[in-house]
Amino acid sequence: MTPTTKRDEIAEAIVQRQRFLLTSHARPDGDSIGSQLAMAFALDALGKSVRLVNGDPAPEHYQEFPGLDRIEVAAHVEAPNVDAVIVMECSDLSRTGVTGLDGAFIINIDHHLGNRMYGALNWHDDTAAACGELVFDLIGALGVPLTEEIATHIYLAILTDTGSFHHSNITPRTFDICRRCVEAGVDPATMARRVFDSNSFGKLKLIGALLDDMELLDEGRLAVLHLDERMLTRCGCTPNDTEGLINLPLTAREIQAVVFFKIEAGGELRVSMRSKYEVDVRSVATAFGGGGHKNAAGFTLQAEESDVRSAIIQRLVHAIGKGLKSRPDAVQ
Ligand SMILES: [Mn+2]
Repeated sequence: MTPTTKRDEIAEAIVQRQRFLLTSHARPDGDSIGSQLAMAFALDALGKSVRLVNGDPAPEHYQEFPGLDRIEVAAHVEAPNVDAVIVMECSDLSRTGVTGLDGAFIINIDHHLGNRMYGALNWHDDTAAACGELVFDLIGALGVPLTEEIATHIYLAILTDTGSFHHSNITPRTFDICRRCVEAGVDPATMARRVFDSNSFGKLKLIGALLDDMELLDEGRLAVLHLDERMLTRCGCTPNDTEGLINLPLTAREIQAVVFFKIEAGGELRVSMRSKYEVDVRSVATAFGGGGHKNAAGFTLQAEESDVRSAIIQRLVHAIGKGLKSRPDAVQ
């Protein structure tokens, strides 16, 4: 068969090779974990050898999902000695947080805008709601049956990357894939409980502290969250407990965008942003060297929050004004 699409080309490259290393982005989320493990189980089914390496451990509440114990956490891989490295969810190779992979035959599968096409084979589709949608397609092209394990990880990828079906990236294809996953044995209620109702008491305290500290700007349309080491310690939390907290302010009707300032362990400033409808926070992220999607984006700076804060907020207020102009019914 002559491959006609990027997906088919990648499927063929996989069939021809035997040893694989799979990786995804640093600070993995549900889509990176789900895409990676769905792919790993599919490669197992094809009799391939599979090694999984991530720069950071998965958040605690993903640990019970099948195959999580197979993921090695390492910042460097010395001579990977594989036939291909499949990188999922990364707009450039450095996003993996893993060094030593650049010499390998790289297959790049991603849905983030602005992918740098760094692979020997690149499949980039920014219309996919999750990288898991692409992995689902690829697994189908490889002729691997959708087992419950694979379906669980595909569903996890979609459930989390759509913000539990909140975001504007959802298409009929998203529900088609979810339907197939449910038919394969996934229970949506159990998945939602495992992913979203898994807070520790410490995390609940942290939510309280963060929201208590939240600032509202731009007539209540922009929420500013700030997290430092002191708050984490006081609530008995780790940085992993902060996953998903950025979305909380968006549950208030008036709030159109959120910016979350976090001081990372290395002292860098991590700036994450979320928004509703047409408010484009990716444009703000790219102005500071970052990336992401229209409604979810971020960047990291070697800077003090006080030095960059007003420049970031100014751009966000501009993005909110622009977004509301094209979607004036958004605040209802
Ligand atoms: Mn994703």
